[in-house]
Amino acid sequence: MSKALEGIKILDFTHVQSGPTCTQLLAWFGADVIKVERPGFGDATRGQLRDIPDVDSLYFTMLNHNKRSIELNTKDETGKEVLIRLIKTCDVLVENFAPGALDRMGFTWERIQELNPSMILASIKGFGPGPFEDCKVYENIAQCAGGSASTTGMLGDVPLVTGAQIGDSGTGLHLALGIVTALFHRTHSGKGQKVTAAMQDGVLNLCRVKLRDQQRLAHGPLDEYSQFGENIPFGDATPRAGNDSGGGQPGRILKCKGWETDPDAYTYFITQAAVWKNVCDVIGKAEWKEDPDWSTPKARLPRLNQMFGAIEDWTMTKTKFEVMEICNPLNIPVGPILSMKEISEEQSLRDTGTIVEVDHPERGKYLSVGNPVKLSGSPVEVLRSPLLAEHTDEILLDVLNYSAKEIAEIKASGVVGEVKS
Ligand code: CAO
Repeated sequence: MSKALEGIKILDFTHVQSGPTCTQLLAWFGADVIKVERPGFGDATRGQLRDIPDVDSLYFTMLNHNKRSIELNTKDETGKEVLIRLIKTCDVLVENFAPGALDRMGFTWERIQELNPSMILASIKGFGPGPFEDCKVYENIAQCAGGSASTTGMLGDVPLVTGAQIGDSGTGLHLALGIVTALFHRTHSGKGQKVTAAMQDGVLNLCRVKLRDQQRLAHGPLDEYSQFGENIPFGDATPRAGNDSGGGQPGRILKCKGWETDPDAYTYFITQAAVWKNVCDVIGKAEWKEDPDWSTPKARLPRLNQMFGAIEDWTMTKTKFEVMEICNPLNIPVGPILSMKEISEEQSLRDTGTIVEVDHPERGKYLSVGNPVKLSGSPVEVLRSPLLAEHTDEILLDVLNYSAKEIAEIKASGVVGEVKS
């Protein structure tokens, strides 16, 4: 079986998290991803949040699988010559530098097009054109500016950021889709194009339903939000909804057996209208099935606290897994709150390659998240991240076709730094 993106060469100028998630996906789909790093230093995440001294951090290793690394000082004239050859050789340049950094290096979009008209330039920035376009942005800033934080958290409490990296990894995913779309377009246009994904836009795209609710507010209260039943008036912006379900089927996080000592002994429980009678039977409230105060979704909306209180009285007598076992055969949508510990030990996730164990020459074995997107004809083998400059020689020789003499000159100029064996 061949890899879906086999033959595609990516000049990977990304760093930290947003860009690397994108190029890692492309590498898993089979592209040859050449990571260009600053000599002696590399991607800043190599040294961040280290758990083992002098060894590439998990932050780096978990975001840079299946890539090759070349050290290159792209601000030096000889380094620029090598970069020009990389641009002429590769299909896609991906970068997530601070706004203007690539231009300052001398590689504007116009210059890149001159060098290689079929090249796709893919960029992540914090913001699109507008008042904030020059700002540097990290994950939580994007979550705040993209509408996620203002709509996350408990009503009356501070805005909350979420642990899911929707600003970084979410935007990396968006960019990857833009890149493969541009690659497809190139098959019939023959031309490259510029692909941009702003983190604010990526977060907002994931918060689409909250903009839906913003507009619904003009027509009255949002009756599926718990505050409706609590008679708390709505303001003029989509409020924080706690753990309410985002859709029209009310849901909540409820305590399960052991919640007093286990911080993750909870279940999510959705009172889907279609299975309401099953819910009543399970929680011992058979009388609610025909009671007009309870029998229709509309009748239940002002009573969500009472309803979930009764359901929780039942879930607290079961473990979160027992809740699953009992409710699933009855088609009641529930889900256990799984800790990272439980997820890392889950055999079925290992069987599908979603959790993988990777061996690294300096750190030994570690767990990572494999490719969450499965292609039946293009299986993924997760390979460890490269050491800094590990592939400098082979990239200069095999990818860029420099002669041995030229390579010696490039090395003598100091732009590629020391190559580790
Ligand atoms: N050789 C020589 N110089 C290099 C180089 C190389 N191989 N690679 C990078 N550089 C230079 C850049 O050209 C830049 O120089 P100038 O400032 O002189 O133009 C410098 O290194 C620093 O790059 P940067 O500004 O991108 O990095 P930073 O650490 O200051 O900022 C970040 C990091 C993430 C805030 C910024 O890159 C950014 O806003 N990126 C866009 C948004 C984004 O992706 N954020 C997600 C980050 S993950 O949470």
